[in-house]
Amino acid sequence: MSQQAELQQWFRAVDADGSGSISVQELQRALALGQLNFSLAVCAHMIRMFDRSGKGSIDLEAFARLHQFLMQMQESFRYFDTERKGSLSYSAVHQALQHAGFNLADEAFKAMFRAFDPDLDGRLGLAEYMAMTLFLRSASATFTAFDTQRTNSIHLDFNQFIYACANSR
Ligand SMILES: [Ca+2]
Repeated sequence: MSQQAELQQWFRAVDADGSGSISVQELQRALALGQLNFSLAVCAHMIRMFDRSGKGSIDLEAFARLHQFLMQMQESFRYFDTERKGSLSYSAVHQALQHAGFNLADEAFKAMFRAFDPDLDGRLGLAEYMAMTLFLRSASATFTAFDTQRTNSIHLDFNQFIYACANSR
């Protein structure tokens, strides 16, 4: 079976109600079957990131892009999981992000890591790693949208700050 046909078949399986688009709930259930347990909020974030229609659900084309994103995340996770523990240490996550082109200062990285490591065991599982990467990409895209002069610094009023935060989660 071609990759496209496979993706189509999977899309139909995930689209439980046969509506032709994948809702947040449908996505959450499908990912959970693959042992990826995400909150509804994170699933909604994934949908928003790839949904160009603004309908809050994704069609086959957007699903293909989301699928590619998740595969890439999974690949980088496995690559940096050198101890084969199924989770990444603090320094492994730091390396993975540097590899992906994100050079965060220690304090910023520490705060972000902590936010995605609620049990504070100093490690991120695959779902946590994906959620963190999703956040970082959205935050980065939002920042870039405000940083029109490419000065790597932005000035936000309170409303813009709320907009930026809401778009990053
Ligand atoms: Ca559906």
